[in-house]
Amino acid sequence: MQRPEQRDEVEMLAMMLLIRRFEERASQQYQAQKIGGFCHLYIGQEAVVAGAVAAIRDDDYIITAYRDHGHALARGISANACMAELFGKSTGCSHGLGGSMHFFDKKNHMYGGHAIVGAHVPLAAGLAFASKYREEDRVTLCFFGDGAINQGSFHEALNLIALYKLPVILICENNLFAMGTSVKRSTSLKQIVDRAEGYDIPGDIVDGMNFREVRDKIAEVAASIRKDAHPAFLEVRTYRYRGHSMSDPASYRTKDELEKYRLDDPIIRLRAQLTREGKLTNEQFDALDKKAKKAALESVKFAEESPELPVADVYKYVYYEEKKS
Ligand SMILES: Cc1ncc(C[n+]2csc(CCOP(=O)(O)OP(=O)(O)O)c2C)c(N)n1
Repeated sequence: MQRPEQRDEVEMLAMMLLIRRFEERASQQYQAQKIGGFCHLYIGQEAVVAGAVAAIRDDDYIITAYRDHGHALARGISANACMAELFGKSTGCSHGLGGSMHFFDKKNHMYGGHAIVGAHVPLAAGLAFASKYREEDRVTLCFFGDGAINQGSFHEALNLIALYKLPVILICENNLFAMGTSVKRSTSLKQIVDRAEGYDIPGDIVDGMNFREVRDKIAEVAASIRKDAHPAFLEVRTYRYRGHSMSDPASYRTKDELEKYRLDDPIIRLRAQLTREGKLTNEQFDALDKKAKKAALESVKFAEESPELPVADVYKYVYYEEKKS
C-alpha cells in the first residue's frame, strides 16, 4: 500500500497537469453556475503539493485550508469525486456536503479542506499527537497560507507542536497575498520562516515553483522526523495566477508581476528539466496533457449525471456513528 518514497517524475508532471486542467474546467463550470459557494483555485501552486506528495508515504497525513483541490487530487482522490463535490452531488468526496473548501477522504488520509483561516493547524497537532502516541512513524503535512501565520490558533498550535515534539511539517504556501492583502502589509517579519524561530522549530525556505526542490526538501525533513519525532517549518514561496476566489479580479497585482511568475511556471519548469535530460519528448508531454484534459472533461459529465444526496441523508455525516454489530 505504501509508495516508494520518491515517485516517478513523469507521473508527478502528469499529476500537476491534471490539477491544472481540472481547475480550468472547474473555473468554467463555476462561471456556468454549476458550482455553488466559494471556489478557490490553486493554479500556479501545483509544484508545492506534487513535490510534497512525491516525498511522503501513502499513510502519512495531509491537512490543508480551503484552496484544497490540488491536495485532494495529488492525494489520490479521483477527478470525478472532486468535480462531483464541487457540484454538490452525492458521489463527491464529501458526499456533496462540503463543496470546494471541504474536500475530505479518510481512506487517502486527506483530512480536509478547512474554511476558517488557521483553524486546521491545531487539528494537525492532533493528528501528529495521535501518531506519536501510537508510536507510529507517520508524518503529518499541514499546509496553510501566509494569511494563517498571524492567527491565534496558529500560535497556540505551534507552541504545543514544539513542546510535544510532534511529527509535523508545517508548510506555509507563501503566495504573497491573503485575499487582496500583500504579506508585506500584514506581517511584521522580513521573512515568514522566522515565525518558526519563536517556537524553536527548525525552518527553511523552499522555491515552490520548482517541483524537485520541494520534493527533495520534504523528503529530507520527513526522513529526519521518522528517525526521531520533531516538527519542522517550511516557507514555500509560490504564486497563484488567479484571484483569491472566483469573484476576485485580482486588480491589486501588476501585469508585470503576473508575467514574471508565468515565465517561471512550475509545469513548464519540470517539463524543461525532464526534456533536457532526455526523459520526456514533446509527443509524450502532449499525450499527458491530452489525458489530463480528457479526465477533467469526463469529470464534469460524471458530476452532471450524478444524483443529489437524498434529503434524509443531510445530517448523516455530521456526527460519527458507531457501527452496529
Ligand atoms: C478566521 C478567518 N478570518 C477571515 C476569513 C476570510 N478569509 C478567507 S480566505 C482569507 C485569506 C487567507 O489567505 P492565506 O492564508 O494567505 O491563503 P491563500 O488564500 O493565499 O491560499 C481570509 C482572510 C476566514 N476564512 N477565516
